[in-house]
Amino acid sequence: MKILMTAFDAFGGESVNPAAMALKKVIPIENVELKKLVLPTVFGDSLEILKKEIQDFCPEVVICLGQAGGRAGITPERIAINILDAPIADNKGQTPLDEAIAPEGPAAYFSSLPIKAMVKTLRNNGIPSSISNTAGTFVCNYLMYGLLQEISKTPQVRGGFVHLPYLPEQVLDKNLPSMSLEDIVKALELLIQSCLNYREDLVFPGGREN
Ligand code: PCA
Repeated sequence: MKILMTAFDAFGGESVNPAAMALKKVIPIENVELKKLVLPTVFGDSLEILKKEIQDFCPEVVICLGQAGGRAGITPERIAINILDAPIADNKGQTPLDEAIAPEGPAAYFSSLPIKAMVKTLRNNGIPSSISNTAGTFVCNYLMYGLLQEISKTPQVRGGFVHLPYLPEQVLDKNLPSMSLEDIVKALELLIQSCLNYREDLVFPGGREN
């Protein structure tokens, strides 16, 4: 299976991004051809580069990763919304406010990754994880929306976004949660495994698990 995994570079005054740090160390499992790509944290450029890579590499699964500072666990995103509302400047100084990503596009797209199976797999392996119902209104939500719009033309391609916590070195002077690089790398390998194991997401008839 061909899997494209992307991360972002550091932004917002940080000197590292846990997504880029961890992606570098991921070891692809058997039966997976893994392509890694680090994108700039920039509206416009990030999506253009991603779309080009999708055309060139033709992945069956696209998992985009980013930092969500302050979250304690690995959070697969359920939904991307059609809004740009930058709380801080991107890495080119852009701060779009209250604009649609795609003026003619739908209000939102749902992830087509097996998000519940991912959460269950991570928890079974001792890694804190839960589904997130908002990817924010910054570059990560923008990229997720653009990705899902792009692959909506090709239903055999699955994709979505997963946010990651800070690394310990980023919170030394903050009272915020973090996760070790080793655990984040393990989590990324388990996310890939989940896509291999679950063509369809888990459903929990009659009861919630998340
Ligand atoms: N996180 C930001 C953008 C880049 C990243 O890693 C976000 O959540 O939008």
